Amino acid sequence: MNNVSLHDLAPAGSASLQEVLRGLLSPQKELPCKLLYDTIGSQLFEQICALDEYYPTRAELRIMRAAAAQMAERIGPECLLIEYGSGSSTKTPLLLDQLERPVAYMPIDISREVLQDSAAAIASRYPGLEVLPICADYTRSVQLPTTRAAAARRVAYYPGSTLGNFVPEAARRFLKTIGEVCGPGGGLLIGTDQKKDPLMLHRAYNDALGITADFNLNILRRLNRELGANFNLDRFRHYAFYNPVFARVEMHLVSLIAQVVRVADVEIPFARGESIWTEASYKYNQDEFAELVAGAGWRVEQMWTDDRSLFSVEYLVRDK
Ligand code: AVI
Repeated sequence: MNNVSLHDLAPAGSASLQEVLRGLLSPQKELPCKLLYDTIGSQLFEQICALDEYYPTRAELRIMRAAAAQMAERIGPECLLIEYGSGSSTKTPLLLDQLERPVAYMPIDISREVLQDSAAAIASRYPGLEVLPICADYTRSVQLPTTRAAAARRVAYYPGSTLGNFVPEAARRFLKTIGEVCGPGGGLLIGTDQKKDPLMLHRAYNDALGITADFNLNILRRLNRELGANFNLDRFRHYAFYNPVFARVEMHLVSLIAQVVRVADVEIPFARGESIWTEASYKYNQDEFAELVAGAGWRVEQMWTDDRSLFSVEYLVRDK
């Protein structure tokens, strides 16, 4: 396997007790969705992406296959490509194949093993490309390593509609952070899930094989392992629905009975039917998205969509 050295900026890689307790002691119990992505969770997410019901991955891949050459033209030669939440980097080669002499590729992800494997795969596929993987919680400010050659511009790649997992105000803040990293003249290629028939959304987050349910419940398994919690997974059920008022899919874990769960030494009481909110997945139409990014200093330069307008990929620029 090709050896790429990892820039390790992730604290200990485990769930923070303080953050978890704060969430579980709130009136609406909640857990940060980044906790869904331990090694098992990342593998389950890959399985979700292959499901018939989970349309975003295929729609985005179709867009990338059809328009990557145009995207590369927008980006221009000799860019530094920074991928946020790169995971298994499946869509990246579609872009790298078209880019003109990219200077370096920096995938950033919290899931160390997945990052290492995917960075090694990219490095062996593109032997002339400098690959600098960074293991970090990318929502915090990340100090980028220096590249061997200077880049003409910094371009961030954020596929998969992961921005939708932030509430709009946090999404705006994160877009600003990316803007600071890329600097004036920088670019951002980003995937966005469009508003659509709620039934289609419902199926996408309630698949028949129960992989999404397992992905959601795995967060409790993680708390048991990493924080000595004693959640009984048979006493919670995956519950996901589209909330049209906020245009978001909400994923919850509902307690099937009244029970008390221990996390470290703290007792957390659950009423029957009470839920832990584990993820929000916001959907945007084009105007709403343009307004969101404008609030963070970005301008939509070009937008590509699939033939059913399920998903879109936007190229955003920060004017000098
Ligand atoms: C990573 N993110 C964009 C996915 C989504 O659709 O919000 C995570 C996911 N949750 C359930 N299924 C997929």
